Amino acid sequence: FTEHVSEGALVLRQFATTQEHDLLTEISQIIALAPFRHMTTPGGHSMSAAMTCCGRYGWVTDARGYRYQREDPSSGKPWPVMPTTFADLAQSAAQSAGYADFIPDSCLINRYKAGAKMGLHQDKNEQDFTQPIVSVSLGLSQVFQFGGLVRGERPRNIPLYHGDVVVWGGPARLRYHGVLTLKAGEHPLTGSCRYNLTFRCAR
Ligand code: MD3
Ligand code: FE
Repeated sequence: FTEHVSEGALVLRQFATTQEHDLLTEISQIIALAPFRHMTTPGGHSMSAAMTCCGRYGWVTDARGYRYQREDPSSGKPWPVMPTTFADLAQSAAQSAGYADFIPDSCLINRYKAGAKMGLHQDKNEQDFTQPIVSVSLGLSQVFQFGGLVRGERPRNIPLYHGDVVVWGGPARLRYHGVLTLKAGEHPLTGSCRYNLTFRCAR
């Protein structure tokens, strides 16, 4: 079932559930090639979410800034190929939200353990803001914060559960967002973690 959380943002509850096993198997294959790591922000802080990527471009942060690049900085090799199951899921979610020509060239995989969070930020390292972002939540639930176009606006709290897919486009594309600290818990498929996949058109 779908929920409109704001103009441009569509939550497709349970949209990924039928593919939960395939998605988690693909994650384990990706992390064998490109392990999770805690990247450093330009300000020198270690991010509490561990990250890796697949697809033609991967999102990275280090002392030089935030950017997309073709190589995994940990190995110097190209990021793992984006699995067809990932690309097909993201495309069909985007299509359901009215974006017929979304072809993601990047998938960022975030892993949250108890205590991990992501502060309010905008996603603006991509070239074309007319392209949406598709996110897929797996494992433990976590409270998502959806703010406005300026940091000062009080965010709405929206819990995201295992299997939920969200399409963020149009006027929602540049809204501030983040996730609150993950509470300790156990999920039958992911154990003590939440995984979030974000599909983007970087270039
Ligand atoms: C709303 N990830 O990786 S996903 C990120 O749960 C990120 O890991 C969060 O924010 C997570 O950049 C949130 C949902 C999301 C992703 C991108 C958005 C919401 C968004 C871009 C614009 C507006
Ligand atoms: Fe984001």
